[in-house]
Amino acid sequence: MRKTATTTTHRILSLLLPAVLFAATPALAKTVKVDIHAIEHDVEIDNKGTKFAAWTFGGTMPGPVVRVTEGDTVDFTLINDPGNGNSHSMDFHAAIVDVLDEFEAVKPGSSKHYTFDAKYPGVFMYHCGAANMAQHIAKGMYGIIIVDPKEGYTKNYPKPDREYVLVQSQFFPKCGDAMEIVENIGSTNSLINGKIFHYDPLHGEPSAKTLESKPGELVRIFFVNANVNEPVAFHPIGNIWARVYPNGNPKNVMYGMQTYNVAVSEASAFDIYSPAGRTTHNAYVDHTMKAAHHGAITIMTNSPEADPNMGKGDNILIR
Ligand SMILES: [Cu+2]
Repeated sequence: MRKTATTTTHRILSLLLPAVLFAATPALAKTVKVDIHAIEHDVEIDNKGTKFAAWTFGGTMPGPVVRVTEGDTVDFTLINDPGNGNSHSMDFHAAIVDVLDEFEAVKPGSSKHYTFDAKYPGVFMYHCGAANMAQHIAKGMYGIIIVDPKEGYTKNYPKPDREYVLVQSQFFPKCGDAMEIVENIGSTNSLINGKIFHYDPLHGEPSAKTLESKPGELVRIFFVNANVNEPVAFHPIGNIWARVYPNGNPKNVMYGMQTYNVAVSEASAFDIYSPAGRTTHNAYVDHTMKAAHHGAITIMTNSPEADPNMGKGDNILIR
């Protein structure tokens, strides 16, 4: 009797198993604690080590990658370090709140705590909104928050082999006169993840690293336009975006795109298959020539020897 019951259970399990394996597993909502320090200090804005007096989230430009799942509650604290000279704030584009309350600026030595629910899946910019906002963004106070869809990966939003974050911004070396930044005066270069030609050994320093994938892999790029004033014509030289997800929401899908125009403050996801069967290079660029010539080129090396850890887990924003 007992044996029969066990056998029956096994049969039921074996019938259910394929369905369980292929069904999307909805994530359980949780509270994610995020503490970020505003830190005013020098950062390097190219691969030569040229210094820039930045204002940052967490000490880096862009700030840390924040990643949660749709439905999660983000329990956030901004700590404005006492050694800083300016008030700062945090504006998460993934939050639905009161701009005058949650997004208020706090003085050095103070902190601001608030919570919000990540209601929409996708990729979103975050930035400082303290006056003058253009200056605080140009100084380096921006980053990305990824809200993974609660239903997980699906046929229309497949699991990628690798993921990379690319945040583009305008570099204003002087950064002193806020109204000049607002009027787009004084920007000399484009930064990708905080550096000029960050991943381009051809135009930048020959020591620069490139992004890496293996031939035939699916790569998902989470791209943020953190420019103060200029849209980005995001284009993969030698390839085609297989899918573009405007705002990174799996429900928004465009297929076979050569170039996608990313508005200021927009973030989107881009799926691309590295050419199969041989080693190749693709260049993800802002096809706006002024931006490409001044730093907005990212080389992707597609090789069987690709670093197995690059573009995986926490290693998606390459410093
Ligand atoms: Cu600020």
